[in-house]
Amino acid sequence: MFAYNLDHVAIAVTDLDASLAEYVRLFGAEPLYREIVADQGVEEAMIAVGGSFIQLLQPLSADSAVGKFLASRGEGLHHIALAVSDIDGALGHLADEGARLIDPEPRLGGRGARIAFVHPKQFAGTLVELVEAAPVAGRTVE
Ligand code: CMX
Ligand code: CO
Repeated sequence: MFAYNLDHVAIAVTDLDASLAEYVRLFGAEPLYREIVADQGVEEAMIAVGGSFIQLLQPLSADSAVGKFLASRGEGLHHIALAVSDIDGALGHLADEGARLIDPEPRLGGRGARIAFVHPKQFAGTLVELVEAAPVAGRTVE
C-alpha cells in the first residue's frame, strides 16, 4: 500500500463555529470546504495547510463515532488520513496483512472522496483513514 500524501489530520470539537473562529483568530486560515457528511454523522470543515488539511469535526448526534469520542475523551486529535490513489488495492493489501478494518469496503466521505477506516487498536492507538480523492476533470492523481 502506498500513500502519496497526508490528506488530513482530524480534530474532534463540540462547536464547529466557535472552533473555526478561534482557528482563524489564532492561525489566520479560513476553511476551504465545509460540509455535512451524513454517512459519517459529522459536519466537517477543511483548512488547507500546504498540500494537506486540518479537518475539524463536529458530531451530528451523541451516538455517532465522534459524539461518542467527545463524551469519553473530550475534544482533541481524532484520526489521521492517508491519501491513496487506489483505495480498493490498499484495503486488499491491509486485509491480506490481517489488519483490523472498520470498513472492508470504501464509503462516501467529504468532497466526494472514497474513504475507509482502520481500527485504532491496529496501530499505536491511532485511528487511520484512507482517502481516495474524487476524480477532478482534467487531472489525474498518481
Ligand atoms: N482514536 C483512538 N482511539 C479511539 C478512537 C479514536 N478516534 N475512538 C475510540 N477509540 C478507542 C477508545 O478509547 C476505546 O479504547 P479502550 O478499549 O482502550 O477504552 C476503544 O477505541 C473503543 O472505543 P468505543 O468508545 O467503544 O468506540 P467504538 O468501538 O464504538 O468506536 C471506532 C470506535 C474507532 C470503531 C469508531 O469511532 C469508528 O468506527 N470510527 C470510524 C468512523 C469515524 O470516526 N467517522 C468520523 C470521521 C469522518 C471523517 O473523517 O470524514
Ligand atoms: Co477524516
